[in-house]
Amino acid sequence: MKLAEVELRRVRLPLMTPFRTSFGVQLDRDILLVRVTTADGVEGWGECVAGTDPLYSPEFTEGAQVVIREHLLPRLLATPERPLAAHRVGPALAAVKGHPMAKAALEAAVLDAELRASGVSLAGFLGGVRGRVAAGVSVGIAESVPALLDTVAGYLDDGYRRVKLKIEPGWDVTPVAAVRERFGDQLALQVDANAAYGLADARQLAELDEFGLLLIEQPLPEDDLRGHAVLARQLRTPLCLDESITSARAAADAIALGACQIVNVKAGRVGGYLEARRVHDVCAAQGVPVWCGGMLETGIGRAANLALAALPNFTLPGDISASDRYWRRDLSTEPFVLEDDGCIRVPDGPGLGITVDQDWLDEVTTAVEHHAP
Ligand code: SMG
Ligand code: MG
Repeated sequence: MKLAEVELRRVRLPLMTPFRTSFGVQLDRDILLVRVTTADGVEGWGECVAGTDPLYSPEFTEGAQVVIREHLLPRLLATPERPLAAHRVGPALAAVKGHPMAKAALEAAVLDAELRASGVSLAGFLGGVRGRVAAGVSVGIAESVPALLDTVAGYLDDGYRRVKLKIEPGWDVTPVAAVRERFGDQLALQVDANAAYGLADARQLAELDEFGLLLIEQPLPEDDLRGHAVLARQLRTPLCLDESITSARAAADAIALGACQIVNVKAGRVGGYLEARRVHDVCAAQGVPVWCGGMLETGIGRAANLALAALPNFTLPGDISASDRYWRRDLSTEPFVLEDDGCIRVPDGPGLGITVDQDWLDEVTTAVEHHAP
């Protein structure tokens, strides 16, 4: 595959409702999209999941754009291996330390173009085994418990199969207890702290044990694997890691240390869908279930996440919700919808299997730049 052009495009999309986590409130997304066009005129798309500010991880949208422009693209466009193949992208960029979200967006765009050119779906390429994926929903920290219960009730009416509550010190046992009491023991329920606790909070977190949660996600800081291992021994609820799992090796280490019993897989966090598949494989080999995390993606990123979630060891519902949980109008021409049983269809067309809504994209674009080899 020969690249003819790479487009970096910034898009601003307001969220349907503000999303509050332990690290901040998000009202909209400032998204960096990568579009590659091959010499044969085939397009490929990648969505960078970095946030506006470096609060979830060190990456942020503006920084990712600079890194791609100044450091990644020059390396990619100079690779001696021609034609360029998606599996060469990671190695070509490996000399640049960090910036997994920027790297992932670039690799995703090349992979999409490659698969579209060969008529293979991303799910088929990755080794997906299911055509539909159970949808979960991530619910932000609310103003009050009644407001939270209303929000959860709305999502359960929509048909979501699993609910994740964002928690932080001061917003944990009370909201979890209220959701359990109102919606019953059958509700598949889990929580995510985004690293807001310390090991000294072990007793507080252990109070969550009585609510039969599927898991507690990333209670401690990203680099505290030992702390998670110590905490895991004090809890009955399984621990799941998100921010800490930055590669397949990190996943293997975390499992070996007993720092988690479940893994959240996000391609952006680990540098791309190929590394995400390796995370899946490492976990599968260790009998550790995984699920697909979300970064408030548009239909472009979500199409890829659905393909990833089709792999066999994605046995828990992911943070993959329908388009209308995030956007008034998504960037794909066909919105992702919940089917009657709370599942979302995995696209089966070539590459991402979606069509980008160019009119809408142009309307919400704030900046565009083009690069050629
Ligand atoms: O995409 O539905 C989604 C959001 C899922 O909660 C979600 N993601 O830590 O797992 C996480 C958060 C990170 C993004 S918060 C802006
Ligand atoms: Mg998380």
